[in-house]
Amino acid sequence: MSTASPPTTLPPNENDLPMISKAAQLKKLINSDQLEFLMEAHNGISAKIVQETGFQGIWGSGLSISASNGVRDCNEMSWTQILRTAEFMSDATSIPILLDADTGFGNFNNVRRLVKKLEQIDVAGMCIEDKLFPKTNSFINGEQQTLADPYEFAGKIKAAKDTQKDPDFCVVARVESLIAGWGLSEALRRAEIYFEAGADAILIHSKKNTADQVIDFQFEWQNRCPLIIVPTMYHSTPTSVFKESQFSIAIWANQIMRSAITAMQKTASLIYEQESIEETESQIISVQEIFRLQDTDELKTAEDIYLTDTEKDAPLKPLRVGA
Ligand code: SPV
Ligand code: MG
Repeated sequence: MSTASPPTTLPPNENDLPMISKAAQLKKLINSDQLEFLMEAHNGISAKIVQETGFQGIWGSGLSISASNGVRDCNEMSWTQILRTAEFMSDATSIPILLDADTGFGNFNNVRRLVKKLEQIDVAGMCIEDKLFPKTNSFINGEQQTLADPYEFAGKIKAAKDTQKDPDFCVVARVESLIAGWGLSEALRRAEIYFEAGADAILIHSKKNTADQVIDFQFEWQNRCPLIIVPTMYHSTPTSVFKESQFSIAIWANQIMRSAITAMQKTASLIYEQESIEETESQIISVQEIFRLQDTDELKTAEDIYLTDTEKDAPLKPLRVGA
């Protein structure tokens, strides 16, 4: 008979108890009257680091998620593979994730199923872009990219809004007209159609190295609905300019992935050249820090509650075949 005392309860895990739902948190960020920031993440641990740093929300970047798996950003990962990554990210955090859902991975019907599955894994919102499947990253031959028919794309937005069960789930419509070399008026025309179809916000993307295009767009758009920007290429524009132009959200879309690659390349080269791990040791985090990020202490607490004294004391036994 077990000598363990009856289980007490574990302390609440902050990831399990959001004060408001993740979707409501994202909606609040999108509608806040000051500039907010989403930081890119691409797996569970990067999502956790983004949250610990203090960011209020995560951009689930298609570029970074595909890069972290060694494939290209042109739908080489299947939508269920993206979903599985997003699930690890969502489980590891209590802040909202806006998932980069590319073109929605198909037509309106694929979008409906996507929204259903995203809500099941507590992803707060998705961003879909008006290109064709399979999409190509906006910074690769942007002007050769074909845009979707705006009304077909609007049907996807409407289908997403009609499918979501949680009224706070956010659907962001990404306008790729400026990327594809069309003018401001085409970008505005499309944004209006997507807003009318129910989009909670418009993401206006630009690959210029100045913010002129997105600022001109905002000037004409007159804040009809929140505007999101991705300043990857106009990185030298001061953030105060984005604030003055009353953008809703700036997405830092790939810097965590890029810094991880910088660090991995540096460490791998050093160890390769030196055939030793000695010099690297002082430059990288300890194994203990990995355990902390994995919340290893929580398991110890749970073992104290749920394992019997006999189990706790038992030395690890090798498994015997057929036992
Ligand atoms: C992403 O992060 O995957 C994006 C932004 O879609 S961009 O790479 O700029 O297209
Ligand atoms: Mg993307």
